[in-house]
Amino acid sequence: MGKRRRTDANNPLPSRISKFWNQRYTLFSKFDDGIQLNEELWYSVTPEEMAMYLAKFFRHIFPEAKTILDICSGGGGNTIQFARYFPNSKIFGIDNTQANIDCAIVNSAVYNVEDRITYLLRDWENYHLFINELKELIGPVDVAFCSPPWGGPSYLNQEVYDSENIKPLGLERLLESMFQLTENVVLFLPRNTNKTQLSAVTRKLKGPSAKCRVVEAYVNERPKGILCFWGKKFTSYQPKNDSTDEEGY
Ligand code: MGP
Repeated sequence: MGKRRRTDANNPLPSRISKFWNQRYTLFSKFDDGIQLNEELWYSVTPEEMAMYLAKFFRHIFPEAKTILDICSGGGGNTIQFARYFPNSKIFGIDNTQANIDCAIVNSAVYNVEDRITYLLRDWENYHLFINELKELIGPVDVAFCSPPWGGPSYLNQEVYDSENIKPLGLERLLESMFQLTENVVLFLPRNTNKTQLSAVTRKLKGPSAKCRVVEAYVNERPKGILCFWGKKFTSYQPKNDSTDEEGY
């Protein structure tokens, strides 16, 4: 008799992304309160614990931040946590797909932060067409974050991921565009990202002694990706090993 695969009869997702159904509460602890995701968002949204860690870390480094921008806000996984941890700041989410923004708005309401976030439909690939208008609209940006599309789940088929494959722009142009807004830039990239390429692009754009801080992100003891930080406050930050550090960083 052949082996039968156990299937979860309540799993509504197509088989190519079905594993994410079991991760639904890791992605959003309030999943049952009306979270909405489309196929792209199921496999690319940032798990809640990680998004919370990042937002708390931003607050730790930039307690006075007034404006945080999330480029490629997707289903709102990161944007929602920025709004939760910076209740008095302006939080902007940009995405090139109305369907993603619709999900993000619904998901923000699940976490009661919909009034604190402005979602904008823009294609960052054409950022040069609207960046001046954006600067006028949102004013100075304290931190710009982007968790961009990595080109789908096949990113793991490559031993070393070429960051020029990230969408909507390759690494160099994406960073260049974000540095036009602020020196404090954070990207979430695949765990197999080419670190040599990361250093080379950093030096090319910011000078021979420029640094990028790379932190491996684990959720439930599984590696999810790397967080890459640019900007002096991020790169010069010294984590404390004693318990005097309020947030435990
Ligand atoms: P994964 O592809 O499921 O990795 O992505 P793996 O190792 O199979 O995971 P496992 O824990 O099931 O073993 C893991 C996480 O990476 C996702 O939950 C997303 O948070 C993030 N991620 C994956 N992709 C394909 C993307 C992407 O294209 N863009 C962004 N920003 N994040 C992604």
